Amino acid sequence: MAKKALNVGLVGYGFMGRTHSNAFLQAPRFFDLPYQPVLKAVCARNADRVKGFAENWGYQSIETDWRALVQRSDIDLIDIASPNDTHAEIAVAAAKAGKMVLCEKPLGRTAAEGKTMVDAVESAKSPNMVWYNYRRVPALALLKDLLEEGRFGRIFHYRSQFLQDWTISEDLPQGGEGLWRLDSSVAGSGVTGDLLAHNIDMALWLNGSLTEVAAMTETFIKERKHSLTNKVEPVGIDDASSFIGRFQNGSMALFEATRYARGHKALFTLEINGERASARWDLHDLHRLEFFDHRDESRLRGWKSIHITDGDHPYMKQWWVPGLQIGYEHTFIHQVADFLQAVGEKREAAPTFKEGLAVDYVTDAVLKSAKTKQWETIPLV
Ligand code: SOE
Repeated sequence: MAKKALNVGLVGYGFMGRTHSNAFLQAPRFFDLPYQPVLKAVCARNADRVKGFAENWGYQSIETDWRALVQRSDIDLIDIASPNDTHAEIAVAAAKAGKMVLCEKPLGRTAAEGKTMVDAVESAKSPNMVWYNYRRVPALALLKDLLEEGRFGRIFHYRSQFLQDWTISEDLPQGGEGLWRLDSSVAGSGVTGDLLAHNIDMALWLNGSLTEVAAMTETFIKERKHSLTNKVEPVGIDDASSFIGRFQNGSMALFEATRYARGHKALFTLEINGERASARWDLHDLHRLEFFDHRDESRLRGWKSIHITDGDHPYMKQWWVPGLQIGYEHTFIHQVADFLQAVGEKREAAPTFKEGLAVDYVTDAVLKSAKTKQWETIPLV
């Protein structure tokens, strides 16, 4: 039976524009979905570059002003993959124009921005989702199932890190193409909104709400040339961010994100310790979930290293045969598949904008606590 077309209008053609476009193309090839995404239009300011992107990925048309894209009657869904300072304005306009809205993480540069986005999609009843893609790593989806099955008992500890090293050089400018993540006026914050936000979203999903945090941030390089002004300007982003905290379920939080961990490119790790079981995972070996179950017979008790490629593992039966792996790009493909399935069944698709706002509240509290040197409480969404 012919599937209903769902016309996609993408804003932004950077790294995330590519991951999302690939996901829209691949999801219906591997999953049985109620809609067929159609790459209708891509929008960015540079007409030549956006034309090249459209040709490469098969977009049918281009726009150079997102306002025109949002007003087009042949677009059903606006996907925001442009820098953080554009998220709120585009999302609010897209919801008002009656579109479905997907937004790259973090939702807003601040929770105040995120709140306007939640209000807009909720009052327009627009299906919405934030691209916290790591929730769709099969090993982590399995961990979520194990937690929901109650295998861990009471949770005592949740710890998580995201380590990179790509901004250590003082010669790296801030701002402009590819480097907007270093410009606080565009990005909102540094690693707190860019990396720690992933750790936080994952934690809220797996372990429930955080109630309070005490944080510390550091900006190691205080001035950098700005690509747009060509002047040396103060750096407003945080280069490293750590916090301790408490979850509503009583467990203790220990989090760290940095772009100054020489040798680490994208080491996202997490570990959870419960009364009956523990689990740990890291992105460099994303198929592996390490799991310890204290209820195992004592002679055989130990850490299991589970290779998540079996048909019984989340998402995996749609792919190859047991033992063969998938990668980073598949997390985005799974996210599109889950979104379209949810829209077809008239359900919300997680993480919703509201869940994205919950992360924004935590990142705001982390940045505030680092300034006040006080514990900060987190509002519940
Ligand atoms: C930053 O280097 C970055 O690309 C983030 O922006 C992504 O969200 C993260 O998944 C990988 O690192």
